[in-house]
Amino acid sequence: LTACGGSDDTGSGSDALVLGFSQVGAESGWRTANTLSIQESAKSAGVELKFSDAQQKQENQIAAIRSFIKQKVDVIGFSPVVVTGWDAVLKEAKAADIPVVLTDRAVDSDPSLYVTFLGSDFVEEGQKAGQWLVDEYEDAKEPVNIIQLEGTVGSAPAIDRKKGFEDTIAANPNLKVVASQSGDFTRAKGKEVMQALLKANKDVDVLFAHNDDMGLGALQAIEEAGLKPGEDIKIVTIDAVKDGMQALADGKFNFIVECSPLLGDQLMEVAKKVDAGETVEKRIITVETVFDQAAAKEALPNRKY
Ligand code: GYE
Repeated sequence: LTACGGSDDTGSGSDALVLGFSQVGAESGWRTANTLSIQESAKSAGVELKFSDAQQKQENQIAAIRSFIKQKVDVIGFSPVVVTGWDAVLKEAKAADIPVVLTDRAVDSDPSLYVTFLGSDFVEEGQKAGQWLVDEYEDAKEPVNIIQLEGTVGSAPAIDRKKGFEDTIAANPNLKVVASQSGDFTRAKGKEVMQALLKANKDVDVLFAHNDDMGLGALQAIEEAGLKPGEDIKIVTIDAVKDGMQALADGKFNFIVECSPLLGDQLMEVAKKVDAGETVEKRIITVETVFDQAAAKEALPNRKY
């Protein structure tokens, strides 16, 4: 008898499921935590991960997916930077019989081209942010001027958070978005855009940023303009990464809607099921909460990312 020939998964890993994953980039604290989650979960699930970082460029993602198809991976996972433009490459994956799992962000392609979409409900996140403002300014008699820093243009979270937010604040006609611009989900852009918007808009009451990082960049711009974040300008963001939670605990942010980046375990589970030919739900929604200052102080010591 030889030692090989069994179905022993330890050792060379040649029997392991091979997952090709195309990540958006490393634009935010959320993304860093998401990448780590996927890498750690792959390891503990015994999945062989081929990881590729697209640096926020769709053409890099398409190239990565084509390379995964060439390498005949078992399953392809990816977090699409924007919503449009995926039909051709998804059809190629389908023709090669490689199932595709969308994680985090959605596409506008025909749902038959992917097996499931695993991630948050971004419209609901925008609604939660908007609802906080509706409640906070319930008795306002004057206009409340809001600046919105949007995420990456054409990305599912930017489109959906904006919609959820704007639909919800419409309940109070005093709540007015006076300027809305993309900060590409990064700290540097958040600061740069906020600097310009503060110059152009004298009377700003609220900043709604589509993620913590842009909010943190904007916070610097607000302080440099001699204003107090959290007081002169209230700040509402989405994600709840550690740095954002710290700003909230310090009173510089006022409210954060959670968006969990810890999708790794679910992704491995789904990849294994799909590879085994089992059916999975077409949409798997992440469970999330919201934080005010007190809740942030309580959660911070145990926050993993
Ligand atoms: O909110 C942001 C990141 O797609 C949910 O992307 C994700 C978003 C997240 O850059 O920080």
